[in-house]
Amino acid sequence: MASEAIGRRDFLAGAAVFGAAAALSPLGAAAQEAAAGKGFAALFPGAAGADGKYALPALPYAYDALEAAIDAQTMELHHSKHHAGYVNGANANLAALAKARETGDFAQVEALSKKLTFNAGGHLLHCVFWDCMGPDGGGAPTGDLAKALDAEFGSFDAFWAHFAAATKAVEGSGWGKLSYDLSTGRLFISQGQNQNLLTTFGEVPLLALDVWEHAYYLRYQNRRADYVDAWRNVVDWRRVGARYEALRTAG
Ligand code: MN3
Repeated sequence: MASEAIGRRDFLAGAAVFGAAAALSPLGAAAQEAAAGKGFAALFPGAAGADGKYALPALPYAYDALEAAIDAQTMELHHSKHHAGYVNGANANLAALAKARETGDFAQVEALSKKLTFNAGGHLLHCVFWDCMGPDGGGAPTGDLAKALDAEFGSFDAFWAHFAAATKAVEGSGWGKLSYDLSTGRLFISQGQNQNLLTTFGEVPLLALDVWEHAYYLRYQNRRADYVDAWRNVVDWRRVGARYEALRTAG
């Protein structure tokens, strides 16, 4: 109860700051309060603005902070162009669907529904991607996350071997993910195709590695395996552990 109350208070303080720049719409306020009350807002940092629309989060580090694995130019293009494109696309898809409801013209409903999962899926996965990296990354997890990885995979090294193999083997454009299953509370490794496919219901990613070519081609060209191996040096396990705690304790 105490942590929930603190989280809510911190959230409301943050909302007040946002409110100075843009009025909090009833929809945005309700959605953000609901998410903050459950501790879920921290799982997708900065994913939504005060108006309830999807927003491009500011990165908590500089574009050149992850040189141990990713060059600054790739980071800048990836964040300011590719990720921004998914944000704008998802908001445009939602607006077009709202327009369809107003006019009763649902001729594009199938295409818009598909595009919405592609764009919103891409947006949310990138929020996780940025969140689980940092300039002080590397090493291994500690605490409850370490225990959960040992319980599920046998050891951290066994987990990483499985995760790296699955990520390197993603067919075409996609993601390697360590995810939390809301139905069991267990961890599992999944491959994501595109931004939205091969995903189970109840899957919440704790760790997400983008293996679209735009994520690595400038430095690594076709050597995706080298990128995946180097990426281990920038994983911020404290952030991943915090993501796990938010889900584990949500009840
Ligand atoms: Mn990407």
